[in-house]
Formats: sequence, C-alpha cells, structure tokens
Amino acid sequence: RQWKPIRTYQDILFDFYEGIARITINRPRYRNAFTPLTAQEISNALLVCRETPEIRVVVLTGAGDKAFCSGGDMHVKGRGGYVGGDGVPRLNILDVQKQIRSLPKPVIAMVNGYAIGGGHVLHVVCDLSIASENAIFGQTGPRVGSFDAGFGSSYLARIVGQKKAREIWFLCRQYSAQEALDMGLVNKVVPADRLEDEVVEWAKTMMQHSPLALRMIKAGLNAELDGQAGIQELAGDATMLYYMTDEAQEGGKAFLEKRKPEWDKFPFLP
Ligand code: 2NE
Repeated sequence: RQWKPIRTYQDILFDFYEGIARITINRPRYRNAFTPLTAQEISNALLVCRETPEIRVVVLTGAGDKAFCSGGDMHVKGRGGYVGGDGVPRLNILDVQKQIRSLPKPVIAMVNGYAIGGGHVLHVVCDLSIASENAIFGQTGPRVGSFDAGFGSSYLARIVGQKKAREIWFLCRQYSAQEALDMGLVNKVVPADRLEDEVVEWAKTMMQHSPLALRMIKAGLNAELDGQAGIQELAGDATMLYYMTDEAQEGGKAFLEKRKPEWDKFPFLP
C-alpha cells in the first residue's frame, strides 16, 4: 500500500491513500507520548483533513508496534500544563479532542498498542476504534497526578457505562483488547499484522456511502451529548443544506435585486 506524504511535521507523520488520511504520532521512543507541539501538529493536520475534499476518512495511530499513544509527555509536564519550546504550559490536546469530534468526516483510531492516559482519551473520542490483539487500554491520571474529567470521563461513561467508567478511572488498571471489546470500548480486535488492512477495509466501506449522510449522523450523535456546541454543529449542517436550496438562493437574489422575495414559489411540505 503506497501512502503518500501530505505534509511534513516534527512529531507526527501525515499521509494519504485512496481517500484516507493517516495521522501517526511519531514518538515511539516515548510510547508516542504527546507534547504541546505534537498536539499543535495533529490539530493542523486535522484542519487539512477538514479542508481537503479528497480526504473522506481520517485514521489516527501511533508509530511502531508498541503504542498508540501513552498520553501527555511526563518529561514536560509542568505547573498548569505540558510545557512546550516557548515555555508556556498548555493542555492543547483538549482542542484536538474537540476537533476530532466536530470533524465532519469519520475518524478511526487504529490502536496498535498501548492507549494510555490522554492517549486512551484520544481513541475514545474517535468515531470508531479498531485494535490489534496486543493493544492495552487504561487511564493513569489519579496514579500520576492528572485527570480528564471532560470527554475522557463523561463520553467514556456513555460508551462503557457509569460503573465501568468509574472503575477505569478510580483503579487505573490496564485492560486487554478483548476486555475492551467486551465492554464496547472498541469496535473490533484483529491480529497486529491485519490491523491496517482491517482499518482500510472499514474506511473503504464508509467511502461507498453518502458523505453527507455520514456527516449528519455524526453531528446528530454528537448533538445529543455536546450541549449547545453539539446543536451548533448540527444546526450549521442544516444551514449548509438550506443554502443548497433554491429557496435560500431566492432570499439572497431578491436582496441584491432590491425586490421582495417570492417565497410563494416554495411549498410548505407536510
Ligand atoms: C505506556 C506504558 C504502560 C508502557 O509501558 P512499557 O513498559 O512498555 O514501556 P516503558 O518502559 O514504561 O516506557 C518506555 C519509555 O517511554 C517513556 C518511559 O519513560 C520510557 O523511557 P525510558 O525509561 O526508556 O527513558 N514513556 C512512556 N510513557 C511516557 C509518557 N507518557 N511520557 C514520557 N515518557 C514516557 C508506560 O510507559 C506508562 O505507563 N507510561 C505513562 C503513561 C501516563 O501516565 N501518561 C500520562 C497520563 S496523564 C495524561 O496523559 C493527560 C491527562 O490525564 C489529562 C489531560 C492531558 C493528558
């Protein structure tokens, strides 16, 4: 499979294959832990994914065969956040979480090893998670002086239920891929050497379906959970669809032609 580079970064790889963009956290030395720069680069790549029509599905993964992502890089955890080259503490991985959720295209987590801490949350916020048999899941926050009480908890609880979410956070245990599958935390588990094939197959199946239908389903599922931000996303999509109609065009045209819009031409459907 020939993945073609889209853009060059320091901490991530970003490439493309037949409609699929793949973002790979490329810090295997640290089990793909992220720094503020890593988060900034993922964020930039996600923006490219949003703006590029040829990209129809996004895959998030980690380099090597040991880890998807081990969360925030503990070497740069300072007071107030993870400290980047500019000396400023940040938690900008939270922006990445929001971007994944609001991207109007499916995002698949290709979990190829440890998904731990903030790395676990990253797979949680993806639309689908496909894991290799050696993948291991868990939160560590309360053990290492951290927590994610946002999507990392509330959305996790929507997926696995309140009791299990509390167990995951309170006990900080690690769970096998099979256990993750049993609790509905991942969609499928496959042998490591089948992982990419399986993910590409799922992406290709989705690409055979209506992009707008997938977009609306994602926005609707988000809207139920994301409060006003979720409603804004769904409402924005409704506005986009409205702008595609002759009725909406008539309003704009009438204004520019300095006449009354002819709304009577457009029926009220039952
Ligand atoms: C991931 C895990 C379980 C892997 O264990 P293992 O035994 O396979 O590898 P090892 O030896 O622990 O790690 C290999 C190297 O990677 C570094 C280690 O320090 C080690 O370096 P050396 O000893 O060879 O020099 N490494 C691994 N994870 C790292 C990390 N997150 N930051 C910096 N270096 C890391 C095991 O490594 C593990 O448990 N890692 C720590 C996971 C963790 O606690 N992450 C932070 C959670 S908090 C968070 O992510 C967060 C949040 O809670 C809220 C908001 C934002 C972020």
